Amino acid sequence: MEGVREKEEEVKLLDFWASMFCMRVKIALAEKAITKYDCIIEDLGSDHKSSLLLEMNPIHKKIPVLIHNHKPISESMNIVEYIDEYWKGDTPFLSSHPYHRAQSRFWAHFVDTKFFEASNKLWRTKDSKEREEAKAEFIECLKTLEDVLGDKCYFEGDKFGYIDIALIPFYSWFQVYETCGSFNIELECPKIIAWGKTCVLRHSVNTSIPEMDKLSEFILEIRKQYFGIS
Ligand code: GS8
Repeated sequence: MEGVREKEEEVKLLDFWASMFCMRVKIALAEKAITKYDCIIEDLGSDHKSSLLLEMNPIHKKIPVLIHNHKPISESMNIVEYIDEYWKGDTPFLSSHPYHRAQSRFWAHFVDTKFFEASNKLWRTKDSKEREEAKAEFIECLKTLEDVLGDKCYFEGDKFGYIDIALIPFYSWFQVYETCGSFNIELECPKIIAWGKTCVLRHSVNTSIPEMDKLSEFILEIRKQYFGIS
């Protein structure tokens, strides 16, 4: 039934390989066994945004955008929820319990705000004192997330779910953060690394996130070019 549905549907993703937000969408689609879709690669230089992107996401002009049967959906976790609701299947990303759903959304929002801001500062900040502050914030956020994970296999229990999808793309950036902050994440947060290794065993994840070395090389070059940090 799902297979028949897939053939009748048109799915397109406005994508860029290094974007953690786009990785979320690719993981969610793969989890629902949606494999036949067009990835349209966006050039993110501000003068080069495609007219399709400007038309599909006129408010934020950002990727990812999922275009499903000609209708656009924006904001990565919003897209992940849409995918979860549309291609239901037997393994929903969110719990059926309202409280657990609210908690999952809370922590995904934490990833998108406090954690993302600290991680961004960590690789973009030239001033070494500010970078040290960003590193401390980053580690604090990751330790908070480690507490939420506890001894569970995945964030929401024994099933890969919403918070895992929100956070796992950042795992592919860990080498970038370690290089920029001169520290070892495993020494600080061993359970998060163990969780990351478990997630990467999933086909949906390992086919959707890039190799750490490739990503690291690309981001360190951007860091040099745009932020003058070598
Ligand atoms: C963030 C998307 C985003 O920042 C989401 O989808 O969850 N809250 C949004 N996308 C970036 C690429 S990834 O760094 C983007 O499109 N940037 C282009 C721009 O800022 O002009």
